[in-house]
Amino acid sequence: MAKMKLYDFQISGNCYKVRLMLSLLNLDYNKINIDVINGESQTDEYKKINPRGLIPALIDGETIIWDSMAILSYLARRYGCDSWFPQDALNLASVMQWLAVSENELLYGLARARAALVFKRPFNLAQCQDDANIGLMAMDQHLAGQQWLATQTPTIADIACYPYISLAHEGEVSLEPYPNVRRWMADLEALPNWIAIDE
Ligand SMILES: N[C@@H](CCC(=O)N[C@@H](CS)C(=O)NCC(=O)O)C(=O)O
Repeated sequence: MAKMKLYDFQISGNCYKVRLMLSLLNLDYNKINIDVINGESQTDEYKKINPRGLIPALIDGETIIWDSMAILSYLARRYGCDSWFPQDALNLASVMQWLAVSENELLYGLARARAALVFKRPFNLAQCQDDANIGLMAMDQHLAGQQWLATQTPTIADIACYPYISLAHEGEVSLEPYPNVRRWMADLEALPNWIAIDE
């Protein structure tokens, strides 16, 4: 079977989520660079792959999947062991709960604070930083009592939450008040096959 193809942009936190998962699962793939800053995600050709004009997107054989959360779910269930995305009611709900944080406070807060400062996007920086701190505070309280976000082992929720937290400084959001979040990051970074955003 042909290698999977990831439509990717190195500095994108959403693409980094997928590269991390592929690496942790030790999966081989080809990267296709889509320079979103120069509008390459808005071409007619790319919109045949993702009609929303966003990266990441993954092609695996005949299957096309777009959206980082959907791709993480697919990779975990298709290629990972059950624990990456458990299906029993309680653990599934717990994973979904933290995926929701990754798509709300971490996106509208951390990712947009970074976009405002690094990419000069017209977001309200102070509002983004406030939103980010709501999510980080909830995580820090939760992680005081357990090692990983959703279950007793790492799940796609941990992978989805990590990238924009690791880039928090670029949005001038300090992680200093969140010792449990920093401990959790170190635990993730110690996993076999971990990669940084620029690898
Ligand atoms: N929820 C989507 C968000 C994807 C997204 O916003 N991607 C950004 C890069 S991080 C993008 O493609 N932007 C291109 C554009 O806005 O034209 C996901 O997780 O995949």
